[in-house]
Amino acid sequence: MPSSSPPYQMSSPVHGTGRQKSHFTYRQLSLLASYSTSSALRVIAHIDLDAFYAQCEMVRLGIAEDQPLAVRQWEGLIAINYPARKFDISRHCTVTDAKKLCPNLIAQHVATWKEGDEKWAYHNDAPSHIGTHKVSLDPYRLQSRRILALIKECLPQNLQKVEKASIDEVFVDLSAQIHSILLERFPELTNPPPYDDPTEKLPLPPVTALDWQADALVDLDDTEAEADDPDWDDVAILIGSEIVRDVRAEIRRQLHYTCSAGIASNKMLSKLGSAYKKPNQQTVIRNRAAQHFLSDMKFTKIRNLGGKLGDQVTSTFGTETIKDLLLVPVEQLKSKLGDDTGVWLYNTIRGIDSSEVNSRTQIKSMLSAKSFRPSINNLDQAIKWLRIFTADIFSRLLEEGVLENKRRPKTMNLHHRHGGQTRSRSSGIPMGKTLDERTLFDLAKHLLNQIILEGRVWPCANLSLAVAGFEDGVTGNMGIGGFLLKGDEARGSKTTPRESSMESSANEPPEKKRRTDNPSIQRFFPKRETSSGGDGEGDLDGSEDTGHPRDDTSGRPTTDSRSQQTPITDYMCSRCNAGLEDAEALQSHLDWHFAKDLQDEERGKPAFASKPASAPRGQKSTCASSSKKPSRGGSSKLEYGQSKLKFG
Ligand code: TTP
Ligand code: CA
Ligand code: CA
Repeated sequence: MPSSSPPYQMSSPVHGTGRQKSHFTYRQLSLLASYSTSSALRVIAHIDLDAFYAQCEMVRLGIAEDQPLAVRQWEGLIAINYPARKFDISRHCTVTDAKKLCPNLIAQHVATWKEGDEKWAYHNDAPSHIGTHKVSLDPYRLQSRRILALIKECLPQNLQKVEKASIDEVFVDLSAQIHSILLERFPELTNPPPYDDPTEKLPLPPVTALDWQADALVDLDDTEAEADDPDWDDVAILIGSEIVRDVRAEIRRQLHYTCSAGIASNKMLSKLGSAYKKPNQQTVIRNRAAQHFLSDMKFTKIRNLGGKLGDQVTSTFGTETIKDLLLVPVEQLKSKLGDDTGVWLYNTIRGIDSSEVNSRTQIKSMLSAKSFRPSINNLDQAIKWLRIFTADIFSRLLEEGVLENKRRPKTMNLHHRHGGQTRSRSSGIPMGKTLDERTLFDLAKHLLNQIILEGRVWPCANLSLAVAGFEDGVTGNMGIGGFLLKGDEARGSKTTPRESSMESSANEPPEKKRRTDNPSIQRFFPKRETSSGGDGEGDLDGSEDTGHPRDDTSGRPTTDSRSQQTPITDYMCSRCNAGLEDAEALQSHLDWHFAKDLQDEERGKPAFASKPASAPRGQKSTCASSSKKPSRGGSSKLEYGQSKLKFG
């Protein structure tokens, strides 16, 4: 069977008797060792921390496991532990509502930077000081790093591939490790293939029953008999589940966190698996069960199908279920959605996803920002915030290895908003000596002074500081240009390359692929200027600012603004009101604005650009069209890298 065939078919048992050989070939086995995405035996795990921020607070405060606890940001809740969920408390509750539902609830406020302070801290009075405090996610990033480090420690050093997918989740490609365990446990697999022909089928595994322990095993569908003997894909995934169980136990033992995991043959299925049973459980989706697992599901649960693309598919085909969509021929999907998206969707709902686990996702820029209400009125106040921004950014730079000179940003940019006008200034960051916080702070002050020289700047409604153009010590990376490429994806451009084959489209939604196909920023930002005219596709500038105070790095709107258009847990972009999936997605999105601004400046716009506060109707891009719920994917969302901040 060719390796590009759907994995669930690989293990389809041969009905009837007397099967002597495995469905899998010697070649497929050996491809495991190199993490080949075309190995039908590959095993991917997705590990996601349960109620992550809530667990961080419970561990930090030594709170009993059955105590209901939620993490509060101003008047809203951003994480709810499982004991509190029993009281029907959700992210949509305010603190007051939640306390009504569960008087015993601990509502712990997130740490904040206080205006003028040099370090974030847990301030008891933070909720009533939204104007002078800024949320810090540092405590959670720190825990996130510790957990990732431990996961890596649990896996053999030379046989691990781990991708941080967000602040509380990772993908792990277990293929190479499993390959080595298979050869160890089943020495017959080390024999050369008959006739030295790698396309020969393997012998069947010498096992008739597998011990899945406490794993949630996804049921098989009617046509797949459980009685059929296990094949090597079952054995491989079983070994994967053993590895993951051990990793989870270590996280629990050493760091006291519980997490859930999904183990499957690809990233998409493994991610669906980790969410399937929570908390503190793992779900195995064997190839032979994948189709059944998917068919009862709504496709909007799949990554990239939660947002606009999902909406479009729903309205085009009049269904939300995978089962119905499976009946639609590929040609029809292609004609309605475009060739690439159609093919991608066709494969995805069949459980086919050959995207790689990428252990080298690197951030491109960092941003720290705050919207003020009331506005701030003088240089002194602004400088206090710049101090916080630089401390915030510097602590994240430390994670990136700035002290060891592993990676460092090349440019800094400051945005300032006054009376509906945004001014921005950018500057190179001096190279040579090791970058320190003082240098960043001085540079930020310098940029602010330049902006002040340009005219009336007080009161100021928003300040936002960013660094970008990351380079690593050894080889240059894509820098800002690479980041900007993502902008095209943000625009949700409809131009789809026609030459893509089935295999290449199976990996990820087509928009995402274009980044590597067309590595030139000019292609993505054609000569259209953003502030006038335009067809709106690329115009991410200027939507109205609600003026509500937000911490733009943590992104959740305050109670005031949420009542207008978004549920409390949304991460909203203060520049264009786009709703993002989580804090990091928001940050990535804001970084995109920043990169875009730089691009405009490089193209000869004035060094500080004044922009209208709102774009004419119809000019808003995909990014500006905020919806009631956070966009969980869709064509407008594909680019906001799931893993901007390095996990460890
Ligand atoms: P999630 O993994 O989505 O949720 P969770 O870990 O709280 O709960 P679950 O057990 O269902 O996985 O998000 C991880 C953290 O990201 C979460 O603890 C808090 C933060 N977050 C927000 O601040 N706001 C949000 O809207 C979401 C979705 C997450
Ligand atoms: Ca989680
Ligand atoms: Ca998560």
